[in-house]
Amino acid sequence: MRIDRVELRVVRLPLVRTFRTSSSSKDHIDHILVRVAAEGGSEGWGECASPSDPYYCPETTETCWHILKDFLVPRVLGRSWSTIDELIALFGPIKGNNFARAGLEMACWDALAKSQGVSLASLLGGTRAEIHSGVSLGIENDLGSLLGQVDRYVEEGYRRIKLKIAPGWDVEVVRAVRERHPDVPLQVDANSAYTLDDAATLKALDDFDLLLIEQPLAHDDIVDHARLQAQLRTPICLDESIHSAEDARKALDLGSCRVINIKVSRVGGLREARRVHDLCLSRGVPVWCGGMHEFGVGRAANVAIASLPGFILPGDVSGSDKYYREEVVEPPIIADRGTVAVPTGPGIGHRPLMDRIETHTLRELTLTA
Ligand code: OSB
Ligand code: MG
Repeated sequence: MRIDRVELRVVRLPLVRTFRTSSSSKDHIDHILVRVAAEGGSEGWGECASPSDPYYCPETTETCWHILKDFLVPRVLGRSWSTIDELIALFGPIKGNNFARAGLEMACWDALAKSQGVSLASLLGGTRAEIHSGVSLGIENDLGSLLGQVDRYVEEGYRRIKLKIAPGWDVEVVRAVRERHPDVPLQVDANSAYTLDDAATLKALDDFDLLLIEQPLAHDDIVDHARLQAQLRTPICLDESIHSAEDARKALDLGSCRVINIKVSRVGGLREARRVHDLCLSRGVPVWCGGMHEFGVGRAANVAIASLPGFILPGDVSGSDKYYREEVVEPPIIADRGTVAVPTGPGIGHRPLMDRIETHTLRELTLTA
């Protein structure tokens, strides 16, 4: 395979509802769509799902654009590769910048799968025909609004509910949701809003039969998380702290978590996501697929990776309509009673809608060999 042309586009889609976490608030999402054209006519699509602000991770849409345009794409254009390992070797000494890498790598996986006439899920080793999905609910202005959201998604059949928490929006909120829905699979995500000084608050969450508490402590910590996990019955799940299979191994060895949220972009692509999965599967550690408000391209890649056997917990892979009125791919990604079908067509299995993508494009650049 040889990539001869790469198109980069910043695409902006409005969110149907403002999404607030402990660290940021958003009413639209800017992601970079990556389109690669290979020799022989095969093409592939990828998505850089970095937030536009550096509040979840250090990368932003702008840093992804810079790293893609000035480093990653020039290293790949016109060079031959036949496996994803060979492709990634072309990235060479570039460090970090996982969201940027993931967008280009994803497009190359899609092109490779299409050139072989197989689905991305099967190329990755997926074994499921459908995946179970949950929803992630942001912080609301008042409890009533949150309860309305929870009711709605439970009613739609989603398999579990994740609540964003922050100091002042935690124990009482979780208690209210648990009282109203005694049996719903429930988990919380703090996006690093607490420290060990808040251990009593986090321990109070043990009363609500949560599946897990996601990333309570600092984004770059695995030591304090181990101290905290030793005091909690509820499993800690790491998100922000895990950037690779090596990070996952160290966190598991330390006892910093008992579950891992695998995000394709946070770990730098599908190859590394599969490595984290394989490690966790071999250790009997449950994983689930996290999300970054992906548009249809990145969301389709999430569906594909979540079809691997170790993804035993429902992921943040909801139908596109949970976030967007308009989807950039056809068919849209749909959750039917909390189940998303894994496409069997070539590549990501969803066709990008060029007209719609162009309508929402803020900036565009074509790079050639
Ligand atoms: O921490 O999981 C997170 C969205 C943006 C940044 C971080 C996170 C999230 C979500 C939403 O929780 C997941 C999704 O449905 O895409
Ligand atoms: Mg998270």
